[in-house]
Amino acid sequence: MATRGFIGRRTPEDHAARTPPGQALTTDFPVLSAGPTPRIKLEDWKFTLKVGPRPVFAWDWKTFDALPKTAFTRDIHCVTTWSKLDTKWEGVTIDDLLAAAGMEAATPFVLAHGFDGYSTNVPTADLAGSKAMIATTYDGKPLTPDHGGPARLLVPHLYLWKSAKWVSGLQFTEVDTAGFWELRGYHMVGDPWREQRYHDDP
Ligand SMILES: Nc1nc2c(c(=O)[nH]1)N[C@H]1C(S)=C(S)[C@@H](COP(=O)(O)O)O[C@H]1N2
Ligand SMILES: [Mo]
Repeated sequence: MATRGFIGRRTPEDHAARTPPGQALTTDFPVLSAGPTPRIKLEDWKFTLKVGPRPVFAWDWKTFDALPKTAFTRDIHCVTTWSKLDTKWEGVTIDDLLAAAGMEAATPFVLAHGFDGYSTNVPTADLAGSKAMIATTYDGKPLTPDHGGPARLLVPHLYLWKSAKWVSGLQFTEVDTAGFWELRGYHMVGDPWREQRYHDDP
């Protein structure tokens, strides 16, 4: 029985066990964006942490890229019903980011912002404990613009709309504040295992 678990990782049963309700596995990597892909030059890139309206810390690309990086291999799940197993990323965990800023999570909620004007809310608890990162590579290569490069938020255990591409900053908010899709009826948390797709889902 000792080898079963190892072999089991590649069986159809294992794939089924890793596929949340209402999802189907895909091996390609679809691109989903609400608008055109912004092209952000590294010299213009800036990432800002805010508490409410107040900027508290910012990095340019050079200082951000010098932060400690962590590798993630994670399954991802899009609310449009595709899931993709074992995706490989590298980036700065939110824990390491806050440590570098010398701050602790300031409020229970975060609103993530993108250079394209996109926003999405995430409970602060879902960003802590090495569960989320600002990703800068995918599959060993710099993140391509269509998937959010130079850097995107990655919260792999929530539906992928929470993973803001072209991320420009994180804003701590006292009140859970709906972002782009949440204002259009999507869930405030978005846990795929609980099938939290739309606002009124449990
Ligand atoms: N800034 C920004 N981030 C975004 C989006 C967007 O339109 N703008 N789309 C979201 C949605 S709905 C999904 S499903 C994922 C898709 O990520 P992908 O294009 O890398 O598959 O990005 C999310 N992050
Ligand atoms: Mo999406």
